[in-house]
Amino acid sequence: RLSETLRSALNTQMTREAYASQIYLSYGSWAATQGYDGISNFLFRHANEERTHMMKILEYIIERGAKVNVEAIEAPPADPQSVQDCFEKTFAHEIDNTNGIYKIVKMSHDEGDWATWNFMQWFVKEQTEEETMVMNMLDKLKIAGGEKASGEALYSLDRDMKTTPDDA
Ligand code: OFO
Repeated sequence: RLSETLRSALNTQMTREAYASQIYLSYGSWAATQGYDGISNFLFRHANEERTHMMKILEYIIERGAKVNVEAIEAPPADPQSVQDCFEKTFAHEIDNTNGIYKIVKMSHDEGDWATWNFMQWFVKEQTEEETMVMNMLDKLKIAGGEKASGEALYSLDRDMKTTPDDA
C-alpha cells in the first residue's frame, strides 16, 4: 500500500505537472501575442503533454487505492522578455521538475516501495528527453544569433518550430 508520505509527494508532483502545463500555456500565449506562431504552437502542444503527465500520476495514485487531492494551481510566472528568456526560463523550470521527480524516486527507494520506484522510472526518462528538447531549442536559437538574432533568423526558427515534434 502507498504510504501517506509517498501519496502526498505524488499528489504534489501531480499538481506540479499541472503547473508546468500552465507555464507552457502562458508562455505560448505570450509567444502568439509577439507574432511567433510556430513557437506558440509548440508550447501549446507541450502544455497538453504536461497535462498527460499530471493524469498519469493521478491514475497511479488511484490505482494504488489512495486518495487524490486536486489542489489549486499556482499562477505561472511573468511573461518572458524575449525568445531567449522564454527558452531559458523553460529550461530552468524543467530542471526544477526533474529535481522534484528525483526526490520521489529517492523516497520510494528509501521506503522499498518498488512499485512506485518502477512507476517513476518513466518520468526519469521523460525528464531527460524534456531537458534535451529545451537544450535543442536553445541551441537552435544560439545558431540564429541568440539575444541578437535578426528578425529573419527568428522568422525561420519560428516557422521550423511549428512542425517540431514535442520530443525533438
Ligand atoms: Fe512533465 O515534464 Fe516538463 O515539466
